[in-house]
Amino acid sequence: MKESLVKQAIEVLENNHQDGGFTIPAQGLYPFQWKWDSGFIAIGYAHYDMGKAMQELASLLNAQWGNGFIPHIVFHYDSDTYFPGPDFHRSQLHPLASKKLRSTGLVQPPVLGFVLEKLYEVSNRNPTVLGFIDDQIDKVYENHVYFYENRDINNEGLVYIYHNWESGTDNSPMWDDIWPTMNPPEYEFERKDTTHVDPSQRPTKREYDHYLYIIEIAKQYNYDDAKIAQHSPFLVLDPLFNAMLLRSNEALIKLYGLLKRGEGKAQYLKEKHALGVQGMNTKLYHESSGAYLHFDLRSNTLLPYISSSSFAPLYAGVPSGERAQQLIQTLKEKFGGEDKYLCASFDPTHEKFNPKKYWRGPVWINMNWIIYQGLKRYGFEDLATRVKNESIELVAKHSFYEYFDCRKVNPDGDSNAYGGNNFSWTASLLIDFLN
Ligand code: 9YW
Repeated sequence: MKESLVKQAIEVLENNHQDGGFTIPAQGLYPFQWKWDSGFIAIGYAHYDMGKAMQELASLLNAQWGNGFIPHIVFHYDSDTYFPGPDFHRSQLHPLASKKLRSTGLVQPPVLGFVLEKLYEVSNRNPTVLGFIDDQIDKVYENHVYFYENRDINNEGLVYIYHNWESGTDNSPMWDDIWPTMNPPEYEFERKDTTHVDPSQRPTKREYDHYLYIIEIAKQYNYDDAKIAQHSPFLVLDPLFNAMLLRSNEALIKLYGLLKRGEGKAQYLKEKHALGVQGMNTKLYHESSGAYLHFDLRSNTLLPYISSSSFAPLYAGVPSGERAQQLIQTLKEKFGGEDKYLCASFDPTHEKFNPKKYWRGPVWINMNWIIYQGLKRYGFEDLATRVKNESIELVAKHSFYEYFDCRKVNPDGDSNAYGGNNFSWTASLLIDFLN
């Protein structure tokens, strides 16, 4: 089974690979290069074609802006199968935006630091890979500096996101409390995602109105960070996003050590890192939920919802041993019943849980990979093995879908696998799980 799954996974990646040296997440549905997808995709390539892995990252970093910003989508070419495209986002409004490549003016979770580290590990410390890291690492460092200098408005080592698309968890119920604080117009536009995927598995039109509205505000200020921090109706400290930044800090510090250079840079990261770990534990941890939560900087409160993002800080070594135990309790009690696959993207015991709808409940393989790494880090071997085996089982049973139903018995008797098929990060992370 293992060989045939890996073979199929490779086929998915090869079919989604583009001539420009990057990989799309899924044909039709997502026809461009997405930031955190590319990071996860590079991990899969690393196991069988290191050249492609390095090219994937280089093509993304080639779209970096003059201020260190790395965009969430790079529009290497036009495509009419996705909305909103480059003509809506208009990254060129920002004076330091890439002149070579059009993109969005949004970011996505900062995974590139730990992806570089992973490539080196998978390569068995190959000097060519270290040479590649030497060429690229400063760009990733500049990206972290961008975050700390522009998005840490309280100087607490925690950086904000100004849009739900920046979180990577687009329509999570988390944001439901924020939408009523704005009243966007009813925009007229043609959705494309709902022509590729059953609309009941995607966000609603009204949710999209909100998504577009926040970007319209950012565009009004030419994507100026300080203005966005002042005016965006959406401003959140996300535990997943910040955990990825912290885990990537660790990787960059380690890699600079291996390269025997960049001491000042490593020192800068160490200071921000210590502050960030402390910030996560004081500001984002909610004792009675036994979980890290999202902090809404507009209402100055924690958003009272537990999601798969709540467990990401394990991967960055953020919780103390005792706190990690509490997190595991929460994971087991709320997400880990015998009747469920780990790990639902949203609290299955909550009334807002929806097992079929995108980030409102289904299992995502990238989140399982992050949680798996975190469980391993703290020595929760049994639970880690369970997450890994269930990820493999879901794909083996249903193929390389974008997201999966966490219910072992689905009362509706439908497919249990949703969104796009032949989805790149499902394939690439499966290759990593099987290695
Ligand atoms: C969209 C590409 C992206 C992921 C996001 C996921 C989805 C795109 O697909 O967003 O148009 O809504 O939520 O995490 O990077 O796979």
